[in-house]
Amino acid sequence: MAKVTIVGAGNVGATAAHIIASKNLADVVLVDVAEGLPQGKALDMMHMRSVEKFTVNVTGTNDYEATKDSDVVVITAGIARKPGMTREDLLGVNAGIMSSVIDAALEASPNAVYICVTNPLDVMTYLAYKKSGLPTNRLMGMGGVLDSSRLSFAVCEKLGCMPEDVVAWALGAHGEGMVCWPRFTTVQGTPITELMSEDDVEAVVERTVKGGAEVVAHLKTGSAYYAPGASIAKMVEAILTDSKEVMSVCSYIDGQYGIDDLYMNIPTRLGKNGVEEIVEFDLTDEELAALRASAESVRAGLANLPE
Ligand code: PYR
Repeated sequence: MAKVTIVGAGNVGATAAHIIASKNLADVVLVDVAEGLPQGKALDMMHMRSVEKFTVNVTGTNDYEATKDSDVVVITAGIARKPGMTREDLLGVNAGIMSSVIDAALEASPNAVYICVTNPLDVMTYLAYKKSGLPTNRLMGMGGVLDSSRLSFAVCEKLGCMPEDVVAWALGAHGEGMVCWPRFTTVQGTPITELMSEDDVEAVVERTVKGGAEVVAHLKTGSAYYAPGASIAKMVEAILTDSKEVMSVCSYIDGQYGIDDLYMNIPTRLGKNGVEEIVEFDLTDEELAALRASAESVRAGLANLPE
């Protein structure tokens, strides 16, 4: 049985653990510094096994020893934003957490594929890359699957269509600089640019970019976790089943789309080796310029990383 470690037993980590277990994808180890939190949530999930009919084990621990030799490690540790905050406001605190977590996780699981989730996502993933020295195929971030799912939702709301008929692409920064590709966002194969007015496309994109903040404004005490948890599980499934599916993943960009040395959401083929390929769409000059501007917004965040 495959083994997945989830670092951080907060709402995002625990939701991802629940979905991975429910799909019987892998044994899950939840690790957290808070004593009792991962143990309690893991036991609660085990109490659910006979109801949901899964057979994998979920365990909780404060010790990385139990995470040893994981196939996939997901890092969700860090603080979440509150109303009025951007993801970038979390940088100072979360950079310290990410630095210590990546060292400990890597010592226990040197051969795993790593998925960073901690915000600000693109900057934290780059930090993990620099700290860990991991090959870029084995280190990625989760942001684009979530953003694309929010775009799909906004399209369904606007057109009254079904999620299974929608292919949606949200890319670039997992933050205010996010970009959507309406020309490649389709309902039963037809681009949304042919199904709604320019104003409606703009509204749908706006709803996507602000989707995370919309949830934070409702919750007041923290940020989204159901959709982030499901998005993590989707990526883990693609890796463990070697599905070779292409999705929006925060991957290392090394010249593709004319962008260099940066982690940002980009169409990525996932499989057993982690990132199998960065897929280059045929973009117009305008789309390319928007993606590069998004890259610059990530680069501005990198400049704020503590030495
Ligand atoms: C989001 O909801 O978009 C987060 O980044 C947690």
